Amino acid sequence: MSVVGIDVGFQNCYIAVARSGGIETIANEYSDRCTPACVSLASKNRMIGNAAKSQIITNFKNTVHGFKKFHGRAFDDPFVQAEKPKLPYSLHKLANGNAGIKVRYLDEDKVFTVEQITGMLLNKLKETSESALKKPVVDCVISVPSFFTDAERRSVFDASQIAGLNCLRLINDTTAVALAYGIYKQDLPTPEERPRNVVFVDIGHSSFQVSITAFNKGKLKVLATAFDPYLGGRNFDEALVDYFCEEFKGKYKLNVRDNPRALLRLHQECEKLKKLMSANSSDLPLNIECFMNDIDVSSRMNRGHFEDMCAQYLMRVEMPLKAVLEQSKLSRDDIYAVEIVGGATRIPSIKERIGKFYGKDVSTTLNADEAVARGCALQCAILSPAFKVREFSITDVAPFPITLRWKSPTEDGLGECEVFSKNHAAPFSKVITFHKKEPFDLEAFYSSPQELPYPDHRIGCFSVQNVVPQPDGDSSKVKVKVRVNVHGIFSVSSASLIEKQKGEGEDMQIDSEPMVQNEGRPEDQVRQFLLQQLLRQMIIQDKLVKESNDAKNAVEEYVYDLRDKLCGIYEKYITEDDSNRLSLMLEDTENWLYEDGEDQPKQVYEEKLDALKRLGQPIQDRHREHEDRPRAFEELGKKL
Ligand code: ATP
Ligand code: K
Ligand code: MG
Repeated sequence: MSVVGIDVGFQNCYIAVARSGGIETIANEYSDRCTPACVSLASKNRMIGNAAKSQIITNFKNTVHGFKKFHGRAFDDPFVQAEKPKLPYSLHKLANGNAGIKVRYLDEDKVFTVEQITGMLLNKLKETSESALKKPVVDCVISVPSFFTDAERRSVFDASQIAGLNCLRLINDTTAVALAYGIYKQDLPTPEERPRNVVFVDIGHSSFQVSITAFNKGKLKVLATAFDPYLGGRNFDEALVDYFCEEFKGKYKLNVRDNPRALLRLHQECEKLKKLMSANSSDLPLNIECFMNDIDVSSRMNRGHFEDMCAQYLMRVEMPLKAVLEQSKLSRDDIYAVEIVGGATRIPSIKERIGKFYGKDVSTTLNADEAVARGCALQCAILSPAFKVREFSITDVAPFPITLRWKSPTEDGLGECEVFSKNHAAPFSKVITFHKKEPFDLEAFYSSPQELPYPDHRIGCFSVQNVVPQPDGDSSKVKVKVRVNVHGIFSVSSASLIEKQKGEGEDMQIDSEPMVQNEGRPEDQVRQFLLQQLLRQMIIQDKLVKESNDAKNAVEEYVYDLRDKLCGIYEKYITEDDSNRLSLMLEDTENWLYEDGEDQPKQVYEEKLDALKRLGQPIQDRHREHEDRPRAFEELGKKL
C-alpha cells in the first residue's frame, strides 16, 4: 500500500511519499517537484499541471487556475462575484447554486464543477505519484487551509473521490507543517515537562495561516489558529499589475485591462519581478516585448517603492499573528521558535514583520515549499497500517464555534447549545442527550459568523427519526452523537433511543440503528460514481490523443533521420535510383504530416511508419552488416 501526502495549493501543488528511507518529495514528468494547480481544456484533450500552465496565455478562456477558493461556494457568494471579472475564464451558476466553470472542451461548451476540476488535478497528482512509486496509489492525506469550513472541506473531499483517491485525512496546512517539524525532533520535552511552543506561519499565494502548536515527546497539540484568508502573494502581484496598467495607460496609451492575453502576460512578469525584488533591493527593469498592439513596454521598480505600494497588505500581516498569540494565552516569552513556510514568506518585509512581532528571528529550518506535503505524507504514514513510523499523536482544533439548534413539530422544546467552542480539540465526538416524544430536527451552524471567511454560516440539517414516547407516555431519552471528524467536518453521526428500565439500574439501548438522516445529500453516491466514470472517459480520451501524437512524432522523426542518413552514412548502401525514390517518398510523407496526416488515429501513423521501415530497414541492415564485419574479424582474430 502506498503512503502519499498531497499539498493542493492555490497556485502550487506538491506530493511527498513515504518510503523505507524516509519522506521524499517527488518530481513530475517535467522533473519539477511543483505541479501548477492548472487545468487546460482543449478541443481534443485536457492538459494538467505544467502542460496546462503553458496554455494560460494561448488558451486563456479554457485554462483554469486560481479555483481553490471556489470550493463549496455559491455562484452568488461575494468572493466569487469579486473574482469573476478578473478571471480569464467564465464562471457559471449551477443548478444547485454553486459556482461552476464554463469552458470549451472537445468542441463543445461544458460546465465543470470545481470538484471536477480539482478532481482532474488530484488525479494527475495521483498519476505522478504512481509513476514515482511504480504501484497504484489510492490512500493519501490532502492538506486544506485551517480556515476551510465544512462546505469547503466536503467539496475537496468529493474531489478526492472523483480522482479515485481514498483520502484518509484532510489535514490543516499548518498542522501538516507542525508534524513535519516535530516528528523527527529528538529533544522534545517529556510529557510531564512544559511543552515546547512553536509558531508556524504559512503564507501562500492566496492566504495567510498561523498556528501555535505545543510539542512534547510523541505528540503535538495545536493550541490556536488564526488567519487572513484573503492575504497572500497574489495581492502583491496584483498591486504591481495595477501600477503598471496605470503607467502604461499614460505612457503608451494602452488599455491593458481590455486585452486578456496582455494582462495575463503582465501578471506573469509582475510575479517574476516580485520574486526578484525579494533578493534584490536595487532598481529592477520590467521589459515586455511585443506586449500589445506591437508595442514593447518597459519600466522599473524597486523594493522600497513596491513596499509603499503594498502598505495596505503589509499592514495586515500583524493581525493574525496577534490573534493567535492572544487565543493561545501564551506570552511572547513562551514561544520557542517561529517557523515560516509558504512562498510569500520570502518577501523580506513580511518576514521582518513576523520576526519583529514575536521579538525573535524567524526560522526557516523547514523547506518552505515542501513542508506541507511532507507533513501530509507523514500523517498518511501514521494512519496507514502498512507503514511503520514512530508513534505521534496529533490534536488539532476546530477554529470556529459550532452550535446546534433543535426543534420538533409539536413539542415546544426549541433550544440551542454550543457543541464545539472556538479552538475545541478535534477530531472529537460528544454525546448529547435529548428528552423527546417525537422525531425532531437538528440544525448545525457556525455560531460566530463574523469570524467566518465564508458567507454562509449554516452547516447542515439532520433529522432524528423514529422517536416515540415511552410506554408510560413519558419522554424518551435520545442520545445523539455529534462529531468533528478527522477531516474537520461536522456530523451528527448516530442517535439511539434509550428505554427506561423500571426498577433496575442501567437504562437499555433499544435502537442502535442510526436514525439520523442528513438532509440534502441522498443521491451523492450515484453522482460521485458518474463523475468518476466521466473522469475515466476523459483520461482515456487524453491517452488516445497522446498515443496518436507519439505515433505521429515517431513518423516525423523517422523521416528526418532517414533523410539525413540517405545523404550520409547510408549513401554507399543504396543505388542512386532507389535513394531518389525513397527521398521523394519521405518528402511526400512530410507533406502529408502537415496536411491530411495532421490529425489521425494512432494506427494510421503506425502503418505509415511500417511502410517507411520496409524500405529503410534493408538499407540499415546492409549498413550494420558492413560495420559489424571488421569487428567480427577482430573478435575472430582474438579467439585464434
Ligand atoms: P495557498 O497556500 O494560498 O493555497 P500556494 O500553496 O499555492 O497557495 P505557495 O506555493 O506557498 O502558495 O506560494 C506561492 C506564492 O509565493 C506566490 O505568490 C509566489 O509568487 C510567492 N513567492 C514564491 N517565491 C517568492 C519570492 N522569492 N519572493 C516573493 N514571493 C515569492
Ligand atoms: K503549496
Ligand atoms: Mg499553500
